[in-house]
Amino acid sequence: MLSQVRYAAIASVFALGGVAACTRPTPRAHTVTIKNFAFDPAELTIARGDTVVWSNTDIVPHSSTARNSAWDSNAIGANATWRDVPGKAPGRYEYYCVFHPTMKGTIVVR
Ligand SMILES: [Cu+2]
Repeated sequence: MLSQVRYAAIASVFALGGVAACTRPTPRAHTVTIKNFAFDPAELTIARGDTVVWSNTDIVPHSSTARNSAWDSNAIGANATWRDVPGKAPGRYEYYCVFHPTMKGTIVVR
């Protein structure tokens, strides 16, 4: 009986340790608003695995296209959204709009 209690106590310690060892920040969702032909915020820092939602509030289509081809939304229509998990590896990702190349943004993945 005592050995069973002891076993249960040890098992629960291992279980807690296992949870702690596997704990990672819960992935978050961030929004980049496309408004007046600009990305807002122009630079966004995220953690690996986070989702970014580009929300186009303009009346013309835009895109979110990474310069290194990490992602490409193609056309995001007026009042439409597009989401991706751009943070596959840490780094600094520059992106732009293929329809209006002066529109530029940056995603920094930590
Ligand atoms: Cu655009």
